[in-house]
Amino acid sequence: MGLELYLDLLSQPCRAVYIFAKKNGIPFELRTVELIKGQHLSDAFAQVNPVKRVPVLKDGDFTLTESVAILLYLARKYKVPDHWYPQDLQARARVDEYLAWQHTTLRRNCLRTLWHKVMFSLFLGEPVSPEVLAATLAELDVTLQILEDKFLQNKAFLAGPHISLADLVAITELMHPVGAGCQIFEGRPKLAAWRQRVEAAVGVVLFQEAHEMIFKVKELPPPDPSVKEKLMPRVLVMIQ
Ligand code: GTX
Repeated sequence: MGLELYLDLLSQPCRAVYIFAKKNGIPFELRTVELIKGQHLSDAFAQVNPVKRVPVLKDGDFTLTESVAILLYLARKYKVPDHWYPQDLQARARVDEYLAWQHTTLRRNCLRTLWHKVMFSLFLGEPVSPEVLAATLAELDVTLQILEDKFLQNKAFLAGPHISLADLVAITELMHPVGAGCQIFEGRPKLAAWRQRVEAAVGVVLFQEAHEMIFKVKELPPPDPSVKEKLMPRVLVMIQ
């Protein structure tokens, strides 16, 4: 069996892995796991990943979880163009720096925003309070400023003059609030121009394809009550 990727494109880390594999012509079998239907909570998927999360990579007998580890595995195994994860010590360290930073900051805030703006209504039938939403958006704003000031600065891309894994992870994160209807690029011309560069470097068609689901997130049907009951406590852990 060749490379298999277990993904749901509603999930940001899955989108990063999907775009990276597609963009680099890495052949893989897509195993779609629909989170909203609770497919990741099945016994069959627990055999693949006992933690019941996506993305997961299977390469023959080798199974790997964690999107960053998967991206690095693919970059190394398939010898993708250097700019994605540069050999140069300090350029690579810049990519690592972003990848280490994002987990508890931009990723968390973008996921929280999606849930507070759209998914809570879908799952619980009512939105979060305006105060909670305002606090979430304020936190997101602070993180966006750090993305712009500390990471992007006046460069074309986050880690230098070319697109890298850092940009791919960041843009897929930012599409969560965008899908939820937040105008996060308004009043941020530097970030808006960076977004255009990243989309162009990825390829507009691939970018749109990977984000189709998140751009239609508001149209999702409410999940089955039994799935909702199992999923909600897990989600609360992810967005706390
Ligand atoms: N650190 C891991 C990585 O980067 O790969 C995080 C993986 C992760 O959180 N996966 C989430 C998951 O599978 C998908 S992203 C959050 C989407 C939640 C939407 C649910 C409808 N979560 C499933 C779970 O924990 O139940």
